[in-house]
Amino acid sequence: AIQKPKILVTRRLPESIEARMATLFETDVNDADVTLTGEDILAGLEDKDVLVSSITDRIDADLIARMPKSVRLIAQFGNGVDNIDVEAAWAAGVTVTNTPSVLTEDTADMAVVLMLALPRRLIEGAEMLLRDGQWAGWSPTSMLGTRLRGKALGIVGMGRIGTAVAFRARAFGLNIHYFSRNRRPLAVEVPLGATYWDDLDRMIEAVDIVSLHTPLTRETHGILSAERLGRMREGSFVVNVSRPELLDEEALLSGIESGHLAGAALDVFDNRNGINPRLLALAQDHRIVLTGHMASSTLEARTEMGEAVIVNIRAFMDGHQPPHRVLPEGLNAAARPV
Ligand code: 8YV
Repeated sequence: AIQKPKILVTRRLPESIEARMATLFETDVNDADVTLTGEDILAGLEDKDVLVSSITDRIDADLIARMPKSVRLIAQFGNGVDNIDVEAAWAAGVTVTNTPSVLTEDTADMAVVLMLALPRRLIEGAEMLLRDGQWAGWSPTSMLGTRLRGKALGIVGMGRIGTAVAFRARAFGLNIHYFSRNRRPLAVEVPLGATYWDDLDRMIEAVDIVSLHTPLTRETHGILSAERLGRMREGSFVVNVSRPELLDEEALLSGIESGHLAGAALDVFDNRNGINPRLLALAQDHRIVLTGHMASSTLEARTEMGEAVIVNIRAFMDGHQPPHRVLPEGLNAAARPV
């Protein structure tokens, strides 16, 4: 009989995915579902063919160099692969795959939920009602928020998710502006009434909301710098469902504390040493709406992400090009191996 591929899965995945993996592969799941150290991952990879990783795993050059030679594929459960040193994997001849597209719409929904929750005071309103005696009943002047319609939204990174956010935001009456590596075709721009900016500084000065939708790369690290946050309009706010490292969190907090910025709606934040107390204080004060990296957390998206991992593994083990191969930044398509 043909041997089943041996895979290490670093986090628990939806039940149906784990069940399917167990039938197709010789599967070793980290049942504890806590983040594994590099040493744990290396120990778990003994005799394995595939590493199924998630965003919480740090797959750096050192780990890649020390992986058993049997491991030929890192199949990320997720779209972003900033936790993986893709260049080091490439150099070591290890293939990397991800799970794009299936999480686009749900992630875009969450960006819009957050974008609405802040100016419409959703969390504050809900909390007030739940706390004994704090809700005084309806009044014409209580809990006034700010209208979203007619405001300018600046999207940083007009890829799949950024574009899906733009279509939703357009339906809410926002004016769409975007900054991206590549200008999008008129077929995308026209229905959105979108304005393209080739200068991020200028766009930031012209919008009321900045929403981040780029992958985290060397190029985008800190793209919403202290300097750029300083350029944002008085009373404007930031939405981030991408990665914390895209912005200067200290500068963002200072900008909100000083009253220059109205706030932020964040699904991602620096969590390396716990959550910044200043961030929590602003969230308690309802100037920040805070959720914990849950933009793609629907059962449907997480199941489809798992299915995409399976498809990638099967294609690779069958000797085909996996459908969602990730190449190092800057490597052009012509250089792809066949
Ligand atoms: C996941 C994400 O929660 O896909 C991504 O890039 O950030 C989220 O969908 C996470 O990455 C799973 O590894």
